[in-house]
Amino acid sequence: MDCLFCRIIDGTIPSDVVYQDEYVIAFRDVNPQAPVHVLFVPKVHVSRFSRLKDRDVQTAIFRAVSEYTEREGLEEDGYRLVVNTGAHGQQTVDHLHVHLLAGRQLQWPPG
Ligand code: DGP
Repeated sequence: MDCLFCRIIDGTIPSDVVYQDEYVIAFRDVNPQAPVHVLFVPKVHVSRFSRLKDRDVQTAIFRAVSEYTEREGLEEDGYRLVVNTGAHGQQTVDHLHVHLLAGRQLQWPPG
């Protein structure tokens, strides 16, 4: 299986890593949609949330987001978390990732 994000995790594809712990890596999106656009990715390969059964990893993703948003001072103005899933969600990389978008006024609803 050739997974783009697995190759970022193992370092064979370079990325701008902004956070890392035992379970999670976070790096800047190559095609940012906001001044802050970071992807939080479990180090274990799993395609979507419903297939992620490990509670330590589930918890770690949200802990990572919280630590990062607090560290970067994003809590006051706020941000958005997005998980595109499957075809209707327009998921393009088949390795679970949480988009963090921040740094500008976001609009709602999405397209
Ligand atoms: P999604 O459409 O939700 O599956 O989001 C995939 C995101 O991954 C998309 O916003 C662009 C980003 N992306 C694709 N290839 C690369 C890459 O090689 N490096 C980085 N940093 N991001 C990538």
